[in-house]
This record gives sequence, C-alpha cells and structure tokens, in this order.
Amino acid sequence: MGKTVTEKILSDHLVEGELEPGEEIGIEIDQVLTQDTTGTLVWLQFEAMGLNEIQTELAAQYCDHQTYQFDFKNTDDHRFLRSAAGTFGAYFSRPGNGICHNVHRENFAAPNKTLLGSDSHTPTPGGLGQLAIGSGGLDVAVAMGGGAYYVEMPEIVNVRLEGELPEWATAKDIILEMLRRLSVKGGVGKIFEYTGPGVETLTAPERMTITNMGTELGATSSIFPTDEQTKDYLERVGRGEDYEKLQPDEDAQYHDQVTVDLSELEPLIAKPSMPDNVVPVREAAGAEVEQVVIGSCTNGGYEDILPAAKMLDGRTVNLTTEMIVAPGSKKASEMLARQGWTAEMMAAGVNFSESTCGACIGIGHVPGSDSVSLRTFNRNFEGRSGIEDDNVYLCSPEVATASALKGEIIDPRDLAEELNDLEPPGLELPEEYEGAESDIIGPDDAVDDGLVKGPNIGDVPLKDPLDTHLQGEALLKMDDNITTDHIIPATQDILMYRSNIPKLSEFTLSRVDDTFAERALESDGGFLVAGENYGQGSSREHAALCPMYLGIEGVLAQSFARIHRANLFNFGLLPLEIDEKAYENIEQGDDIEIVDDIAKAVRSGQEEFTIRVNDDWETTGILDASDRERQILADGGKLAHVKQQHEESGGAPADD
Ligand code: MIC
Ligand code: SF4
Repeated sequence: MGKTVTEKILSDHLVEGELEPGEEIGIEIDQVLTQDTTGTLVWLQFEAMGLNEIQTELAAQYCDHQTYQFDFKNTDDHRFLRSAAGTFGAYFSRPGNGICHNVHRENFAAPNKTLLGSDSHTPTPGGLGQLAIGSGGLDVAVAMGGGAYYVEMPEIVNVRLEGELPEWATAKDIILEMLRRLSVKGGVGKIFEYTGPGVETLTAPERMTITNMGTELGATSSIFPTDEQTKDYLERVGRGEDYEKLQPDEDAQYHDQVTVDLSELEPLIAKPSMPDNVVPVREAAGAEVEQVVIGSCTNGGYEDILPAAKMLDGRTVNLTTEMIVAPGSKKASEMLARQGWTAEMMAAGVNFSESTCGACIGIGHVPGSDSVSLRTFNRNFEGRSGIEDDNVYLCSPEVATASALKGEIIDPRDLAEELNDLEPPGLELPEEYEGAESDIIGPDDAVDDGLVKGPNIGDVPLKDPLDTHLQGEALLKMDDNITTDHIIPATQDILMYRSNIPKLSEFTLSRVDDTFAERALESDGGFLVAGENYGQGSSREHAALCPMYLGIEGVLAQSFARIHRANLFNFGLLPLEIDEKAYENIEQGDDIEIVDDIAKAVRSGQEEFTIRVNDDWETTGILDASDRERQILADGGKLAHVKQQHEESGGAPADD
C-alpha cells in the first residue's frame, strides 16, 4: 500500500510501535527548538536528568517572547539560556532576532526531518515538508538527550486544495476556512496533509501560514509535500542543498478528506474570542478599529509585511487608528529597511516594533478598554492581549491594512472600490533573504562561562510517586475549551516568573477564579473539573507543573487537548475522562474519591476507575493511557521516571 508524506517521514524515524492510528509510536527527533518562556525549564530539566550534551542533529534556543526585558528576571532568563545553549551545544538566537518559528524556517528547517519544539506552533515548517510537532519542554529535553519522542499515531487527513486563490484572498483565509468548518477541536488526534492541484499555486511562506495555524485546529501537525515552490524558497534562504522531493504515493490512503476550493474563498476574519469564530469580513464590516497589528509567527514574515507596505504606500493610516508592525524576524526587518519600505510605512503612520512575539501574548501594545484590535496573529483567546474583555479579531495582513486605512473593519475589495487606485498587492518573495547573521551564535562560537543562573531561576519541583488513595475537593469547575492561557496566563506580570515555579503558581487559573491558588494550597490535595478540550492552546508545561505544585492530584474532564494531556502525565497528574452527565452533576466543592487502589490500578493497565462523589453517588472515569504513560504517572512524573531509567541504564534518557 502506498504511503502518505507523513507516513514516509514517520517510517524513516520510527523506533517503536506501528503506524496505526491511536497506537503510541516512538520517533527519533532530528532537530529541536525551544524559546525563552519554555526554554528555561527545558534546560533545568536537561540538567536535572544528568545529561550533558545535545544528541540531536541540531538544537536551537530562541529568545523571542519577552524581548523587551521589562524586568531583570527576563534578562536573567536570556542570559541563562545563552549559557545553557553554549554549555550543552545548541545554537542561540539572541533576544530581538525574531520569533522562533520565523528564524527556524529561515535558517534550519528542512524537508524529511523531524522537529520537536517546546512551542505549540512548532508545526510551522510543515509547509517545507518537515514533520514538526509541538510538545511540553520535558519531552524536548528528553529528545535533546537522544531519547525518542512518544506520541499517539494520529489519523492522517487529506486536505485537498483545488483551484487558485482569487484576488485579495490569502493563505490566511485558507486556514480560517478550515477553522470555520472544523472548529478548534476539529484536528485533535490528526495530522492534516495538504494535497491537490491547489498546492503548487502556494509559495512556501503561504504554506507555512497554514501549517502554523493548523495548531489552532488542535492538530498534532500539518504538512505539505515538497516541490518546485519548496526548492525555490530554500534557494532564496540560501539552503538549496537541503531540498528533498517528498510526495505522497499515488495510492496513499488517508483516513478522511476535506476539500477546499481556493477559487471560492474570500477574505475571512475570526471574531472575538476564539480562532474558529470565523465569518466573511463583510459580515463584520463597519466596526470601528482602534488598533491594527501586523506580525506574529503566522503572518509576520517579509512576504506578509510587503503587501501591507504596498497598500500603505502614499496613503495614511486613519487618524483614530494605531497601526503597529512587528516583523517576525530581524532579517525581515533588515530587508524591509534596506529596501526603503520601513520608511514608507513609517511615513504612512506605522509604529515599528522589534521582532518579538510581544503583543501576541499581551506584552506591549495592549488594546485600549472597550476597543477593537485587528491582528494578523493566530490566537484571540479572551484576555490574551493583556486586557480582560478584549475584542481581538484575526485576519490577513491585507484585511488588517485595509481596515487601518479606513478606521473600521472593511473587506479590502470594498476599499479598493471606494479608493479606485488600490491594487491587490499580491505576494512577492525577495530574490534572496539577505541579512546579517550576527544574532545567531553557533555552538562552536559560544562563550564558555558555565550555567549562569540569576536569583529568580529555581529548581524544578518533583512530585512523589502516585498515592494508593486519592481523595479531595473538586476545587474548580470549568467550561469547555479552557486554554492554557486561562491556566497560566502569559502576560508580562506573570511571564517573568516562568523559571520560579513557587511564585508562578500563585497565578494558577487566576483568570477563571483568583481565589483558586490560595484555596488549592490550603486544601490537602484536590481535583480540577472541566468540559471538552481542556488545556487547548500553548505547550507551556507550567499549566500542569503549577497545579501539581499546588497539590492538585488530577483533572476530570470530558476531553483533553493533546499537548496538555501529555504534560499532565509528565508531571504526575491523573487525567480522567468523564462523560457529559458526570460533568453536569459534579459541582465545585464536591468531595471526590477515586475508589480503587490508584497506584496499583494505574500500573496494571486498568482503564475504568470508580469516582465516588460526596460519598453519595458514583460515576466512571476513563484513563486512556499507554503502558509508558502509566509508569510515568505512577512514578510521579517523567522527570522522576527518566532520572530513574537513566541511572539504571547509564545511557540516553529513553523513557520506556
Ligand atoms: C503561545 O502562543 O501561547 C506561546 C506563548 O507561544 C506558547 C508558549 C509559551 O507558553 O511559552 C505556545 O504556543 O506554546
Ligand atoms: Fe509567539 Fe504568538 Fe507565535 Fe506564540 S503564537 S510563538 S506568542 S507569535
């Protein structure tokens, strides 16, 4: 039987298991990436496991999320990351050099390789035929030490692209259309593999906008085949030799198919406050816009900003609208500056930011109260922009720029009609992605100054092995689609404690209930209760580690998002699936008891657990876990488990 592109890469990298959907597989990782807000824990855990040298072909440490360094704690984190990269053998991308996904695709991403990253948008280079997966930091640390990465074999869905995009419709509209149809849960347990005649009409950067935001579908990854467009992009970034042809076999079998006719697409927009709340721009038109931001790992590339620059050329941003451009990489910034576009945009009223995630997680450019902000980003979860009750819309750079010119949400086709001389800017790649390389320090050039830890950088707390008996209060009951931004928000006041777990834990779930952390600490153990898709969004393992630190024993939810579920195992928290009726009947404050001898039952492979509520009624919780995950859970989390394995074997941290 023929193979899909995903199966081809996976079979080349398979070290354990079979490529059967739902089965756990172990794969070898070629490249890893990590960033500043998840990276400190990655290296602290790498160190705690007794590892001393990177074993993957390539490891890259980026400093991109909090580059303004408002607090010495951020600066100390960056210094620690530089020293860790140097000590253990990773590339180091300096603060301000750009967003990890943008810099990685320009410098290292390559077809037919596997990439694991401690950031949920790691699948971005899927647009170049790389199989890239986001995970918690501990999984990245293990992979860096030479251990396999374990993941449930996803179903492979064929996304067949037909036709060609009409004027003013963009790659962003393709992924927004996918979100409109499938929702933020639609990709859980799936890899979206793009095929069909529409593929060759899209340049590699356009493909990477789609694979980047496949994360918002909840997908394990998204990938394109490789072809002349891939080769062309790799040549322009100066790495033509990395090209490999990768196409699905003609008789490849997919588990499902979605067809998108590109020629039927129009400019779309995701309304507040979920990326799947998608409508045609014309349905949202007329709302006054106070802020427009172009940037992020989704649409912050040179190719994304150039159309905006062309649309702004000789025009002025509306007087009551602020327009900010934050290029995704310093190279993009440098190129736009050298070509004169930066000056044109500034003259039009644009405010330039350094190359950073920044506003995407509420660090800088926080919208005003009761105002609309239009962003070319990938997430608009409530409060993520840095203000509660925000009104953040997600759209393409073209829609964002048209709206900045008009001062209200407008379909660029309608603005073109109003202005007469506004031409569709189209998409143009530079001859060569040219820029200074001074901000990437290779492992051989690193300054050897040991691990430099500031006073805010603590140890990673460990959990005891699983108890035989679990009982405690349902400390918090939550709705569907709770994001990791709810569990551990990423705004500046909180982000600076990412390397200090006792302090960071004080903010756990504060966005849902600001008494939670105190109540959790006071109670002796306890549970979280949630609806569907609990823990969607970011890969931050702090969203499992902090509840663990506060004494939470487990989460009872209708379903879990993939990365967060893995993080719960990694930190020894019991993730039990409950049905809708149980979810409805359990109230916050109820007493929850897991009746079975939990440690024994988890190790032995038991799937159904009896949950007794208020010593009054019972329901069943399902533990859907592999043998490996069960051992990790029972040992009190992956760090304890891997340390033990490593000591026993004296070798690589294989955690099986
Ligand atoms: C995000 O987009 O939410 C982040 C911030 O990039 C996170 C990583 C983090 O929490 O540090 C992600 O997507 O994994
Ligand atoms: Fe950075 Fe935003 Fe991309 Fe996350 S989604 S990596 S915060 S730009």
